[in-house]
Amino acid sequence: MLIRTPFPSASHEHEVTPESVYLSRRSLLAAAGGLAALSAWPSLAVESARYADVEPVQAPTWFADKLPGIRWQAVTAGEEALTPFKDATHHNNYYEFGTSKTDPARYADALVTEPWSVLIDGEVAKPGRYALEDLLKPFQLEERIYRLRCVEGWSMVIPWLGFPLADLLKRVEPTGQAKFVRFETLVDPEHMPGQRSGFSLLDWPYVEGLRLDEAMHPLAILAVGMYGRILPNQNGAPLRLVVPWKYGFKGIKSIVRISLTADQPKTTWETIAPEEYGFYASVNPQVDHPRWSQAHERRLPGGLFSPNIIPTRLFNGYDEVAGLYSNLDLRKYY
Ligand SMILES: Nc1nc2c(c(=O)[nH]1)N[C@H]1C(S)=C(S)[C@@H](COP(=O)(O)O)O[C@H]1N2
Ligand SMILES: [Mo]
Repeated sequence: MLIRTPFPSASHEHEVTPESVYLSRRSLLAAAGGLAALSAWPSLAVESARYADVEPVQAPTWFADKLPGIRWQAVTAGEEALTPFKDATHHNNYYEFGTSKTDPARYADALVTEPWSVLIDGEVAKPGRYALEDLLKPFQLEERIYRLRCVEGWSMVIPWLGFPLADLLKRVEPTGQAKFVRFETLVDPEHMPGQRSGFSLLDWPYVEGLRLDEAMHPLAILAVGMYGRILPNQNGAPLRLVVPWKYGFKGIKSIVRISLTADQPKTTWETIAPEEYGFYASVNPQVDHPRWSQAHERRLPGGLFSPNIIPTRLFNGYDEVAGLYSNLDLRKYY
């Protein structure tokens, strides 16, 4: 099976992709040929050949079926280099698997992502428990290359595969009472060692939330893949939120429940330390964390002799969301 890849604009792609990960059309075809031996698995996510440093993996049919229709480079990060796949998958925050940056890569293989369903409830006309493949059926995937800025002061540039959260919300028809969206991560202590720890700082499940108009903004997506392949477990498989103008902790992983609510949800980090982590959590270089400045960030991967410190931008550079906050004091609602 030969893979035809839509290249909307090769030069455009070249701008955002460093030489090391950019794969020319020719080597893409060569790589696809090399995979022919594995074609007994029709669902092999061969599109990962798009990224030279990414091992192709087997993917379920619901994902593989979407590959031919993907809109590549639907949003890019301009001149900024992609974070290598290796770094994006070995420097993670996913406390369900432990608090060190390397714990998720080490332990998240145990996460069982099939079968998966998502409960959608609260202020919606069409509540229900949706099998992941049914939930995804109506949507085409698109590639969104976004900056990810963690509140801790590091950042990456990640090519996600996903679809607008707004498209899902419209389908379940929020009622007039719906003002917020609340998200929950899976609770599964048997497979999530961080949830077993008696010393755990967090209450499970991990909860995040958005105001409804934020959730409806076209930049907010639900991701099921990255780097041309299905989402690795440590990055929040099979379904995670990506809100690129907010600090990374808003991007809740492995979502099992989405509730539309009238009241602002109590979110995990805000509950633990409200002075340090607000509900809004928009990236803002002028509002420091009580224990450190947010004016700069360390763009990964940095070397020992080149820490790669760059200025942080308001809304992480996504100025188009400013209108959502025109009536909000960003110092108070941090
Ligand atoms: N369920 C859950 N989601 C989570 C976290 C977590 O610990 N648990 N960490 C958050 C934080 S602090 C960040 S910075 C991002 C990191 O995403 P990445 O590991 O894919 O880079 O995930 C967010 N989503
Ligand atoms: Mo974070």
